[in-house]
Amino acid sequence: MAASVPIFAIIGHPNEGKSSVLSTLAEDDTVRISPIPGETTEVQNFPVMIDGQEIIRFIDTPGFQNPRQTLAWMQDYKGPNNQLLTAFIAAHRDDPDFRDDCNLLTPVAAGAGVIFVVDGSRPVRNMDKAEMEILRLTGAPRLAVINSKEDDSSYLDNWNAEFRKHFNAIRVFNSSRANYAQRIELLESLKAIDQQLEPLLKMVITTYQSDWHARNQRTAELILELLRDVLGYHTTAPCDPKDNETLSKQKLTQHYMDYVSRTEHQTHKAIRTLYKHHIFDLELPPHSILQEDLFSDKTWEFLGLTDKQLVLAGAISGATIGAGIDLAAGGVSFGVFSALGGFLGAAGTLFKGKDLIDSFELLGFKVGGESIQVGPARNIQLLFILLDRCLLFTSHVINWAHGRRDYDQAALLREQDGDKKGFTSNWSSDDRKVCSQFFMALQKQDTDTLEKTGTRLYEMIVRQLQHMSEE
Ligand SMILES: Nc1nc2c(ncn2[C@@H]2O[C@H](COP(=O)(O)OP(=O)(O)OP(=O)(O)O)[C@@H](O)[C@H]2O)c(=O)[nH]1
Ligand SMILES: [Mg+2]
Repeated sequence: MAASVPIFAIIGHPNEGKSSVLSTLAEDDTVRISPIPGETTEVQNFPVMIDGQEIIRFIDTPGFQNPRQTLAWMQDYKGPNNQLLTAFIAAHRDDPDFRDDCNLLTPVAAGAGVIFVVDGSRPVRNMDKAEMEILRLTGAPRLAVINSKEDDSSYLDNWNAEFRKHFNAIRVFNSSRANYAQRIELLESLKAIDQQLEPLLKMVITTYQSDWHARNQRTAELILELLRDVLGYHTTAPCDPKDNETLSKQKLTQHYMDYVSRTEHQTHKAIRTLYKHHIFDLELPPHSILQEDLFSDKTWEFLGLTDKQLVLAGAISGATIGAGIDLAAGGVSFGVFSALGGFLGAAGTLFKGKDLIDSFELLGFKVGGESIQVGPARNIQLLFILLDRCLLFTSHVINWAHGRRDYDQAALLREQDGDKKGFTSNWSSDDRKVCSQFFMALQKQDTDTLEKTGTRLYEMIVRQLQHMSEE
């Protein structure tokens, strides 16, 4: 291979999912994909760039147009083997019946490796055998990829048997579902198809891995920034003498909630961009708790920790819960308050809940003289909810393959369970204690503790993200 980066052409029959495989592998959502065969008409390069450097290149190609005649020509060819492709292209360049065949073989003639894509959920046909034989005759290093569009696996043995005759390696790779770990596995398989490629591909894999780790670290930073911004946020407004106090509180609370939602949204967007999703809107599954508003009852019911978990984290030992329940009567719809109601019920039996209710207010309201203040938040649940929503969002983002353009029903069912609980409800009580300490430090503006617990929380988030990526 002449170029300094490994180059692979993605080749196959029309509509088998070549462009989808490429899109997922290269994490590029600009790749054109369509249910109508013949979508890709030109050869197109998709370099994978990391830190401004091209590290590997994938080439999208049109599907075979005339494989049987192409094969027949190649079988009759009498010239030197290493001239086969150039001779074929020279002989058919101007023939519209072989336009796609010439185009797709051009990168192979130039030295690209081959990734042959088939839909493994259908039987092997003679046409496929012809295509595989053409690729074998080219002598190019080649990997067969089974990208099954349906869940039917009854033809897989059949495909594997054919593939063993024609390819150096075989890999199952689902363009709609493959995640980070499976992308790495596919790159590992590419190593096996040609010894010469091995050192280069080793470097590619290391670069992919360190880039992924860097993205996880950056995501953890973004989440931590969000927590600091939101949980430390407070704003004041003059008490308008024309309004009654409740109305002023409502207005300010609305302002506060808008701020929190907006800031959260910006963080999610930044995370999404980090994982290279920009052109197409990745869809959140309809059942996802992320479809719910941050402040809805359901969000807090689903993602809120249990009372016991909070108590174990030591969360109630400080200024973490409060009243403000009167506000709920004012017509502002705060799921938080009703969630809190249930929470206080339980906490009240553990601690003299009434004292807590009287001493603190949920969002840290202060009414003094002619101004009122809302924030910093006094309920640690907000920390866990923001954190879990970011983690859930990230898990959707990293599991949304770039080649996936909509949800299929089967995938929906598989994903259903994942959203029922937040990630932090599985964290150890020590880890939750760190969250609690971080929260307290924010409240007290204790910079030393904030720094220390912030670093620990950051490490916990990175660990969670790494774990999520390797599943
Ligand atoms: N459910 C499902 N659909 C897939 C999968 N891979 C591809 N498809 C769908 O199959 C259709 C064809 O996919 P493409 O990637 O455009 O296929 P192609 O081989 O590039 O097609 P041409 O460019 O026309 O040769 C699209 O509607 C894809 O969404 C898959 O793994 N699962
Ligand atoms: Mg295509």
